[in-house]
Amino acid sequence: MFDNLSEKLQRVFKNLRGEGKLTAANMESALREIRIALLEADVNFKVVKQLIENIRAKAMGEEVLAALSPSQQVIKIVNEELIKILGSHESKLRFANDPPSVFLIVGLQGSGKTTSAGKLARWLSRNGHSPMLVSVDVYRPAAREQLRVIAREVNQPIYEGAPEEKTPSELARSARRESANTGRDVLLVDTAGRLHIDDQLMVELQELKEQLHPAEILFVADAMTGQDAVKSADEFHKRLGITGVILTKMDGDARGGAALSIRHVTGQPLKFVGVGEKFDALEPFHPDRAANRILGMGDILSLIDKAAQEIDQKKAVEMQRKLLENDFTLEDFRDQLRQIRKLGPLGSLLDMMPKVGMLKDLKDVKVDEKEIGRVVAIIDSMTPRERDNHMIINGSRRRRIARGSGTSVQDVNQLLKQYSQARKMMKSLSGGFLGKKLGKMKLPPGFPFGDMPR
Ligand SMILES: Nc1nc2c(ncn2[C@@H]2O[C@H](COP(=O)(O)OP(=O)(O)O)[C@@H](O)[C@H]2O)c(=O)[nH]1
Ligand SMILES: [Mg+2]
Repeated sequence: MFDNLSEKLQRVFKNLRGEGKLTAANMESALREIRIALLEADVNFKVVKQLIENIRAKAMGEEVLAALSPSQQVIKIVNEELIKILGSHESKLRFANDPPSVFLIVGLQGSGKTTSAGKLARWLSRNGHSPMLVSVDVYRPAAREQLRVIAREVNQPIYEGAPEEKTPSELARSARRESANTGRDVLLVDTAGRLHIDDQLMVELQELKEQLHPAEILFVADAMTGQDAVKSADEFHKRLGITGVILTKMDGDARGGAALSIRHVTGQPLKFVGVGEKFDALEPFHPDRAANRILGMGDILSLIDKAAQEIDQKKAVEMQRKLLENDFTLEDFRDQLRQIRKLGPLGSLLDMMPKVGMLKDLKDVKVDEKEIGRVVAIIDSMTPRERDNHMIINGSRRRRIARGSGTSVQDVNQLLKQYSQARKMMKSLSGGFLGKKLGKMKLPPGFPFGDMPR
């Protein structure tokens, strides 16, 4: 969802890489590029203005660390400011002291209210709550039928209403009573939407608010509509007072501008993002993770945290030096693979890697742990001299190694090919901005062989 913005920002950082020092002049040109990148991602212009001012002030201020290179300084500052604009910390749902907590789900037609109500019911039920659903769309029987079907799919109870309950507030109050009587602790109220904000809709929602004292009024916004989503969130907030936003359809080709703007413009936090049509496609929103994704760093920081716990630090530093100097033998390669195995399932490590920029092409590559075992066995069967210099491994040596490790000559050939590719990749990475950044960041020795091409 942030791929485009991400790529553009990486280009800015790359351009700064050649600069020896951060100066007013090179900073201004970087800021100009960052500004354009943000505007092209459809970020609200007020938000862009604020961000650029904050970044400039910080870059020129005292907070600049002499130990970092210009591009690292700017990455650090942009990261901090993005997090700030996105909301600093995760905004959890609020619950009433006295259950059931009522959550009003509001928004324009087609934004994803009914779907999100179902997703939220599922999410709540998996996070220690027992929700009940109700649709108060008295104008469209089809809308209520849609929620009924969804409730069945997510396996959560729905209040269906009695024939004499004709208004939204009658329905909602009965549903609340039913929730209390059946021990449900959250009532999710799916409200009617309109194509445009109109007075009748607002009056109806205000009435629901007065009667139900909802713990949350969640505005559902369609990320694909970009700044329009931000504008209507703002309007709903002014007229109704929302407490949070669910941004849907973030799986589509939304440019991400809405996500970056909504908090600043409305003052209300993004609480969840919808990332697909299925009912498990709802994620709590984490500003820091989103900022990392925007910068194209994946969750590198958490990857490093994880690795740091598992790995001998001294060895890591040494390995890092070797990686950066490209003085990396088959023996080191074997050590790397052993460390990778220590880190546990490779899949989860791969998920944390950046998916854009230089590593983009590798995103579909999978590594199989059994294969690592075989590779380690092959290297074990080599002599120290062979491990030190793979160039001497000719045909007869390959045959001997294959016999010794219980593999085939093809396996040995394949390993040597992978090793050369890995070296080549290392070279381009360590020369690239990512390599420099990682060089300073104590990168885990497993990196980047989790992405080793097969
Ligand atoms: N791809 C995608 N589609 C979504 C998401 N949320 C909702 N939709 C789709 O958007 C359309 C409208 O959703 P609906 O819940 O009926 O909107 P409502 O009119 O606000 O209740 C449906 O086709 C949903 O499947 C999402 O996060 N991702
Ligand atoms: Mg609906």
